Amino acid sequence: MHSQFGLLGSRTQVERNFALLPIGGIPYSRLPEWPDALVRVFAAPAIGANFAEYRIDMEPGQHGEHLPDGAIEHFLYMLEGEAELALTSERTGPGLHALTAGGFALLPPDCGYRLTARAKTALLLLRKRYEPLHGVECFKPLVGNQSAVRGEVYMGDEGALLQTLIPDAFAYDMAMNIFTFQVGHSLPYTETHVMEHGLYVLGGKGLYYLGNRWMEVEGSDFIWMGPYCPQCYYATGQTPTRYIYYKNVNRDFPL
Ligand code: UGY
Ligand code: MN
Repeated sequence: MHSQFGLLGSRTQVERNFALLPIGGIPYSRLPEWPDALVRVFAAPAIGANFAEYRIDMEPGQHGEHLPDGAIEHFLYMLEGEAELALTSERTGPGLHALTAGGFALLPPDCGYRLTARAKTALLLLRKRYEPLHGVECFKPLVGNQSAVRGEVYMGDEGALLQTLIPDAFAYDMAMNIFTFQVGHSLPYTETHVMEHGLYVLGGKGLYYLGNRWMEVEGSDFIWMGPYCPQCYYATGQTPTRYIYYKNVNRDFPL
């Protein structure tokens, strides 16, 4: 955080293939599809990402509205609050859902929606160009709540649980997972992979290894990890760390 009178330090790091963006360093902006909401842009093509991700804060009655464009899929995750989500889709018909904290929706490119806040609401929005797969029908709208998704023990460590919000099937081209690490637990090894991540820390704190060094992270931090960014996590502090992250999956790479 910044002091009006002291030095203006920052944990922000922006490198060629990763960025650590503590939320306090990101100014608010507006988006046409979310006309009254306060938006903070985390990842966008300008930083090197192949997707866009935002945090959107809304007062009761404020809304977002998206018309289907046949190209872009949307993922919404409710950080806090209550909202009504109305879906319009010629392929799957209309739908109406009440979302509370932990609620999520993955909406295919042929689905439109209107999300209206019924209480003070904060959510994550991720937009990605859907990669169609020949012979496989695109997924249908998927709406749920993380509380109904069981955490699986990750690689034999009972202190590291992984919730997989989106089925691992070829109709989907992205994963959205929540990791919960008990204090003192970590990813089992430093990973390096071609897939990208957009990661938001839901709570707790710890050390993230990005590129070639460890750095402290805490709740409300966002991390973009580009292709081949070496990465690892180690939970510190006194409460478990939870983070939600995006990953592009289930598709080959254009040559
Ligand atoms: O799925 C993953 O790639 C995950 N283990 N990466 C991460 O948490 N940084
Ligand atoms: Mn990873």
